[in-house]
Amino acid sequence: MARETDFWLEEYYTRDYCTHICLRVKDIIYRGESKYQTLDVVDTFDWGRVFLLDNVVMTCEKYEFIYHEMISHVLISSHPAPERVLIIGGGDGGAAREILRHKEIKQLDLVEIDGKVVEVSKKYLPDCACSFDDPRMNLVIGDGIEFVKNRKDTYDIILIDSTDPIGPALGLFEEEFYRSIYHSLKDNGFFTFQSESPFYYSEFQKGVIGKLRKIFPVIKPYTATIPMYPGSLWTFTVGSKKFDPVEIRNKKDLSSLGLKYYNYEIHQAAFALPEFAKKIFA
Ligand code: AG3
Repeated sequence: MARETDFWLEEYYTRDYCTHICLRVKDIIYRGESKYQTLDVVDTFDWGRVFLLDNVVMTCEKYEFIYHEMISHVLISSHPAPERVLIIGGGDGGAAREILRHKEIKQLDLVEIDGKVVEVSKKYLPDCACSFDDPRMNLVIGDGIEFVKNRKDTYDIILIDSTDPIGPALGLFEEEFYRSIYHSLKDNGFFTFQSESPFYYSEFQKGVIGKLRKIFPVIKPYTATIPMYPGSLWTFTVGSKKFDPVEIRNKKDLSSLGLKYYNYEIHQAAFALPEFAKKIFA
């Protein structure tokens, strides 16, 4: 195929700059910066619009459904009666869109530290940011770590939709934060967080599991295939106060929800780990 432009978007996957992803760019839609990070929206030939924070791919039109469905629907299905959900991060609105597909959800609090992420997503990623006007949605622009500190026994489900564990997101992978999450959950509560790829982040994953073990009696990682992220094999990790998330307790007819990745077979299968990954999460 003939090269139509000389503009390429790169994200480096390793610190030695030896591995990267490279996408041919159609157009630069938005470039800006906030108090916290740089924000870019770039239209690419293959993945559609790509949203980057500090030059790291957060989401893209072609594959966002996989991440957003898998961070959301797994726990909605595991919980016996989910009503109140908290999302920390997730300012693009993709996870909120998925959570609010479920009629039984009465209130969703979304705490995003960077208001500009919400603003840019509403303008340039309308398919993700389509639920901010839902009456059940309570958007808070603020620090998620502070937010959970004084909310005891409040949520059925908490999702941490963060960036990689570098810079401003580091506090979201700390023991103290996980302890606040534990206390903010009701007795049947679950939380999940995006826990990176075992191909690139195994050391981080081992560390984080060690922290969670001190706090949550049940810890279960699960996977999804997400081509827009390093290694494509991505993990989420569940911390639970009581129940095993593999089991489906809130079964319903999913056909009216219009999902493109999640179903109950995927729910079960996602908790199966390859041998090398089992060792990381052991
Ligand atoms: N959360 C970021 C996932 C990490 C991506 N990492 C990477 N590309 N190196 C995505 C937010 C979507 N709502």
